[in-house]
Parts: sequence; structure tokens; C-alpha cells
Amino acid sequence: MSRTERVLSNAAAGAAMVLLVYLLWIGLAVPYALIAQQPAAIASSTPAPTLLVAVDQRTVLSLNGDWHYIVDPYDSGLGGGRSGYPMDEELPAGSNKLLEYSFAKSPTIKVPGDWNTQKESLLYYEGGFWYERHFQYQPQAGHRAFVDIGAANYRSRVWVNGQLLCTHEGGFTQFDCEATKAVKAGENSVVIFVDSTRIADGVPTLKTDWWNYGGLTRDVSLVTVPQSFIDDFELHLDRATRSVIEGFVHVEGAQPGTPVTVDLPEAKLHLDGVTDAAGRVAVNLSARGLTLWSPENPKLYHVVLKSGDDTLTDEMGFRTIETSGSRILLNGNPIVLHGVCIHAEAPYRSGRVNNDKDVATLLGWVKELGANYVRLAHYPHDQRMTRAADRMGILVWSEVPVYWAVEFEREDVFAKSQQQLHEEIRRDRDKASVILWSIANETPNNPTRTAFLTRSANFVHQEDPTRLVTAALLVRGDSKTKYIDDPLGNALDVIGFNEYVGWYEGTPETADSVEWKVAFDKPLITSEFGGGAKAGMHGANDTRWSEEYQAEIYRHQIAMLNKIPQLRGTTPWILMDFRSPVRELPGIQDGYNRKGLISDQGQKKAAFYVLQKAYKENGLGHAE
Ligand code: GCB
Repeated sequence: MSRTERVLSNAAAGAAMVLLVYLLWIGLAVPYALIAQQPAAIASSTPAPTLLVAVDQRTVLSLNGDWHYIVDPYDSGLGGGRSGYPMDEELPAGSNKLLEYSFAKSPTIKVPGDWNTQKESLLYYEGGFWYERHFQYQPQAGHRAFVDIGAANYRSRVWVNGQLLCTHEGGFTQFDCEATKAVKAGENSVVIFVDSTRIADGVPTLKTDWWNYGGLTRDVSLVTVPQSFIDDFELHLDRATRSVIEGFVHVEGAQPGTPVTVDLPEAKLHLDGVTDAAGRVAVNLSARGLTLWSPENPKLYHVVLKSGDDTLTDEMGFRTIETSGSRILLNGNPIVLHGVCIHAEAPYRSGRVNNDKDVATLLGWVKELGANYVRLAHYPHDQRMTRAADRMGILVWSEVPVYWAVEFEREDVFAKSQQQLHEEIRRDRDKASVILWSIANETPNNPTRTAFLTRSANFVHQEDPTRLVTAALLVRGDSKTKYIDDPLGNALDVIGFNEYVGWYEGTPETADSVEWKVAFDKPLITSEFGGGAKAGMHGANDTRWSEEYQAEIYRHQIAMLNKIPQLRGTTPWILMDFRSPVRELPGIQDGYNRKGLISDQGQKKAAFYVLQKAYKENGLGHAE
């Protein structure tokens, strides 16, 4: 079975279903094409979340640390009444009441952190899991409180003092639950139920090539803000002149006419505005002479936003990103993206990336590789990654886990994917490093999929007209001729394509005679290529799993890819080996995908140096 067929067969719920969808499509194509422009209402979490931006820049009460936990494969704690864990009841000494749980007597686990790598018995656990802790709090009159969760994989519910605050679906995006009415003076209890069960109608769906780390995998905090506060803003440089900062500030709960100021002290820029009926202030600041952000000079400015009692600060770079024909222009100049894919897999220790040390190690390796760009696969990563990329001058492709075949025929699945895009964009649109929003990876080419993802592309363009939209597409053809002509390409600004010539197909030398036919006059990025190697395993160039074989794939790939005139970037798969339950070859994979240029224990493989040489000598892809 070819690689494409393998992905498609994984993906398809069944051939009959595909046929049915196709027949329906023929009947519905015209009306569907018309509604394809309309974004659906954002759903799948309740209540519609207030999304605070730049929470990492606010002074918050951190709820990181030790939480009591109960493993609950039967969801029995949801039972309500005497068995409802959200009530977080503890019996006084001598009580004869029947209670069949006790958080206080339960063991503890660290937040942030997936549960799988913290307790040996939980390595492969997927299901319901309860977290509980106490915190001291003094509510302030005229203020609101939110529990802010960096990420909870995959579905979660949050209670404070027994009151359900919100539910959320989606394992890699930040969300907030309002706790203003639930918090009290003194000791408070917070209980969070996280369910990592994979579901067919989820995003992602049942099967992925990465381990499904469950739990509160990122920071948790309590954020206190004034009654009326800055919940959102967006600032960017205009593409036409690169001398105006445009955008808006939104003040939640503001009366029309509420004053707002925006300051960039170093650039001596100041704006006085007042909110309109929607709580928004339009920003238009003449900003001649700004030092533009770029990988060579990742200049960040201190930005201060004020409204009433609320002050929000940020560190932001200003740059433009656009395409012209098949070129990608950064600040108006053609650029070639020398990159690598990264999973949010923690180096040396396994588990999810969630601290500055993990981020420094991964992005330090990216720099050492001579790269200026990363593809953060296959879902939004911890905000520390994009903050560090801003500081280090690393351009970023950011992605939602619309991976292989989600249930494209379902409207609720579309709404889930849209919610994740919305949360991702809202969190990271203050980051100059992020230039590409990817809407999907390796999806089957059929009309239902194309309609779904065309809507996604339109939605992203509408939410963020300042960046580029991409996706990692499959290619078709045989080992002589390959076609990049997936019709989804029409909806994208930049075409990403994955191919594994030399690994899933042929030998490394097969690449020498492949001819590429590209249907689009748009920039191309090879979003994946590569092959597996066990660090420290040596052999001949044709010995599979040896470092030599992997290095040979890279050599032939580099020569092949350089023949594609419009190749503007590359992110081989992948920087570091990562845990995957579909990679079980004993002695070699042992539960890890071994396509890393570096092992999970930090050993650099021979291919790392092949790619490093190509990047350092500017020998892969062309800016124009
Ligand atoms: C792919 C997927 C990626 C896999 C990789 C592989 O095409 O996008 O998630 O891990 O191939 O190793 O096969």
C-alpha cells in the first residue's frame, strides 16, 4: 500500500460513506459553495469563552504546583449527589456519612504536566481524571476573576467551590472560565475534570502518529481584572507603507466613550482613543522609523495599553508578511524559510513541553541547525514557544490538529476546528514570529474535505488578514512524476506538501529521478520529508534505521528539492524523536517515531549535520 493509500484507508470511515458523501456533494455542490463563505457560530464549549489575551504578561495567582488527583475510568465522580466529586467534600472526624472519595487523602501530581509521564501506571491511561486543589483568595469589589487554563487535553469541566464554571473541548488551546460569582474570601476549592478519551468526532480524531498525553498540560492560574478590562487587542504594521501601526483594542464591559491609551515608549508613540458601542477603539498610529522585526534583528517594543483601572503590557515586534506570485516577502524582501518540524515533546524527560528549559533546548537546537523557521506540528504549542521564537528571531508555522481524516462531513466537527483556530489566533496574534496559520495536515482529497477546509481558510483570513494561510497537502503520482495539484491549494496563500521519497517509497536514490509538476503559482514549502534512524546505529548507506541511511535520504532529498523553482521553504520531519503508540518495532522504535534529527535523549544523528550544512551554506530552496 502506498503512503497516500495508507493515510486514506486510515482515514475513511468506509468506502460506502465516501460514496454517499460524494453523491450528496454532487447534489449540494452549488448551495454548499455559497454557504462556504459563512463562518459557523463558534461552539463546542460553554459558555462562549471570554478569551483573555497576553495572560502571561499579567500578574496572576498561579495555580501551578501539586494537585490531588483521582483516576476515574468510569466517570463515577460525575455522578452528582453523594458521589459528586465536584463538591470536594471532606467529612469531619467522627462523621458517619457515606462518602466514597476524598481528594485530601488522594495522591498528588504536578500541574502543569501530562499524567502519563508522571506516574508509571498511567503511561498508557486514557480516560477521565480529576484534579483538585485549594487556594487562598480575597475578592476585590469591582473586579472579575477567571480561571485561565493553558491547555487541557482533551475535554474538561471546571468547578470552583462546587459551582460548574465552564466546559471546554480541544486539547491544545488556552481558555478562561469566569469565577467571579463562585470565589469567596479565604479558602477556595477548584476541581477540574479532564477526559483524554479519543473521540471519532474530535479534532484530532481517533488515530494520530503521536501519543495522546492527557491532563492539565500547561499553566493554570487565577486572573483578577477590573470590572471593565482589556480582553483583546490586535496591532500590526500596514503592508502598504510599513509605517503605520493598525489594529484595535477591545475593552470588555466598557461604556461607549471609555478612554483608552496605547503607548510604545521607546518609539515615542502615543494614542488617545475612546471605545465605540462595541467596546472597541480603532488604532492607527504613524510609526515611521520603527526597527522592523526580522530573524536577523528580532526587535521587540514594549507596548502599554490602558483603560480605566486596567493596564496590559506586551512585548511586540512589527513586520509585514505577504506573498507575491511564488515569493514570500518579509518586510517586502523575498525570504527562504530554512526550518524543521517540532512536536511538543519534552527533550530528555518525555511528556509535553511546558517550561522555559524545554523551550530553550528545542529552539537552541533549531538555531544550531542554522534554521530561521519552525513548523510547530500538529497543534498549537505552549505560548512559551512563540514568545521565545519572537525573542530569538525564529519564524513560525502554527497549526490546528485537523489531522488526516477528521469527520469532514459533520458541521459540529467544523465548529470544533473553527473554535481551535479562533483560540489559537487570538492567543498568538501579538507574536511577530508567527507568519503562517496551517489549517490541516495530510487530508484526503475529496469535495467534502475541500469544502470544509476552504471554509477554514476563509475563516482564518477573516480572523487575521495580516498573515498567510497554509496546509500540509498530500501529493499524488508515482516515483517518476509527482503532482502538487490538490484543489485545496486554491484556498491557500502558501502550499505545504509532505512527501517521503526514500522512506515510505523507494530508496534514497529514487529522489534523483523524480520530476515535480506544480499546479499553482504560489510559494511552496516542503512541510515534511525524512526517514527514521536509531541514534547510535551505524551501517551502510542502504541499511534501514542506520544514521547513514537517514543521512543519505537527506542528501538526495536536498538535491531533488533544489530542482523545484518555487521552493521557498523546508521543514523536514522532525527535530527530535517523539513518543507514538503506532511505532512499536522492538529495539529500534520502542514506542517512538525515530525520524528525529536528534534522539529524545539529545544525541544528534548524522542527518542533523547534512541539513545543518545545507542551511548554513544557503543550499536549500531559493528566496526568488
Ligand atoms: C506524516 C505525518 C506525521 C507523521 C509522519 C511519519 O506524514 O504528518 O504526523 O509522524 O508522517 O513519520 O510518518
